[in-house]
Amino acid sequence: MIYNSNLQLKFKIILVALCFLPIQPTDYFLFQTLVLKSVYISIIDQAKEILVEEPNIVSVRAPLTICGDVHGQFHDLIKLFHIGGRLPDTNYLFLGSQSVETFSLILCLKVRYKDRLTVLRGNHEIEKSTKYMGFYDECQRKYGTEIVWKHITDVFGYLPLAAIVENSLFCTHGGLSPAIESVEQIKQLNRVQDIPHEGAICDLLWSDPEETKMGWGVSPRGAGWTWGQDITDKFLHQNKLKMVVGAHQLVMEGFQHVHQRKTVTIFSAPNYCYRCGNQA
Ligand SMILES: [Mn+2]
Repeated sequence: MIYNSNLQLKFKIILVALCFLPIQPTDYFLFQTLVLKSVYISIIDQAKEILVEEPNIVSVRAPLTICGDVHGQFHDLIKLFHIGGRLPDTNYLFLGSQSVETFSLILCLKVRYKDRLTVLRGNHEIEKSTKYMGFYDECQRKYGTEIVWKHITDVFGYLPLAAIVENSLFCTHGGLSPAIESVEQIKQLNRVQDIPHEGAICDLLWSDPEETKMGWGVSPRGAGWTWGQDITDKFLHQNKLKMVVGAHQLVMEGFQHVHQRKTVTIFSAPNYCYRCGNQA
């Protein structure tokens, strides 16, 4: 990529600031005001070059902080970094649900610490979803043009679909799919595409665990499936894994185990929409 040197300088200043300032909430507030349109686009382009190289399933090592749905709550994301620890001393895994602001910070950190931070694709990170879930409007409001939105939705296509932590935890935004029995099948998928309305990739981003019923069920969301404990047991056994980790659902305590603690849902947007009163 060829960058305007002035832009590159601004970009470097941001990265240097992120590296050397102690991780205080005020630093990231400073960062928030610095993300100009052109800088944001250059961050996206650099992040894309890194993401292109990542496989569909990323292997992640502990120590690690796993973050469920952030739902674009920027100030809560800052708090999360404050509690979770400073990069690069700890690893981070984000399971999706970004806003323009949270994504800018996460991508910037991705560029700086590519092996320390993993960000997966969620059902919000689909071009169609951005139109009706507010992301498109947020881009228009902040930047007054479609350019940033176009770059972001393009980079969404390169986000990995899943992560495996220490060969034990299978992490994805939604959950399991009847089209996927083995982790090997996920590796073969072509993730850089517009997500179809059904099928393996769609399910990974949309499915929900079902606590009481066994087997596959029709999802009330209209995309993905619900799955029961028998499905979890079979998937974990076949792939020699210990737990399925998802986000995607609001759980009041911030995390919730089902399927005899073999599936966990993590939700990291406290007091979601500033009215749900949930923890994270
Ligand atoms: Mn979701």
